[in-house]
Amino acid sequence: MKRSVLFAVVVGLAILTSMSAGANVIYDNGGPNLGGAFISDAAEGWEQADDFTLLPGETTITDVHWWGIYIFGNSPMTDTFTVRIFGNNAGILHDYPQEAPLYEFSGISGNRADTGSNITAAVPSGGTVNFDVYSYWADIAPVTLAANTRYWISIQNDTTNDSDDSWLWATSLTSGGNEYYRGTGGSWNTILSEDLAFNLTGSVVPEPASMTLLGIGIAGLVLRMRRKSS
Ligand SMILES: [Ca+2]
Ligand SMILES: [Ca+2]
Ligand SMILES: [Ca+2]
Repeated sequence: MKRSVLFAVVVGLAILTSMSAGANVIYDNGGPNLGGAFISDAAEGWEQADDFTLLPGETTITDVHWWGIYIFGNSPMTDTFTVRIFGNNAGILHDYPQEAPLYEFSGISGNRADTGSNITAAVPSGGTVNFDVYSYWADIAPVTLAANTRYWISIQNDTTNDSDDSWLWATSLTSGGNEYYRGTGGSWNTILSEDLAFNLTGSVVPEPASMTLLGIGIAGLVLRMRRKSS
């Protein structure tokens, strides 16, 4: 009987460990709407930012997922992304990002995959061209932020090594947004009513309620084992 209880406790601990280690989407700003994209490229001197808030128990970001395109060559080379997280300035009319980031992760080559979808855009030479929409994902050193608090994230590529392309962050399926842009390092002084395609994943701490349920589950398991062994 003692062995059964020990087994049940071990199983319980294994379940707890897998629950706390699971990476879930903790903020979803939507995938690409294939309607447009905004330049966010250090080689061109532009940076885009969009806002997010995190729920209690889901405040540690471990990786970032986003979408974008390359114009006008549509022929990407190795990426060099910088991801920055900013605090919020509460404006009279609109909130906006603080000037200096709280966190900065630079030199990210990350992971890239062609989604098979396109954004169609007019080109300077006339007519329209399809640009491949890529998805990206990258781990960052875990960042723990305050719950229910507005922050801003900027994702900026540097295509200095790619003479026929600039990088643009794809706009999101989420509507009624509030993204900001600025010249690199300058003030966030312009608001556009769009959202940018990204989501954040991180570890989710089980809420007390689900911990209690799990406790009841373990107790039930122990009872069943007692019955079996007796
Ligand atoms: Ca190129
Ligand atoms: Ca370039
Ligand atoms: Ca937004």
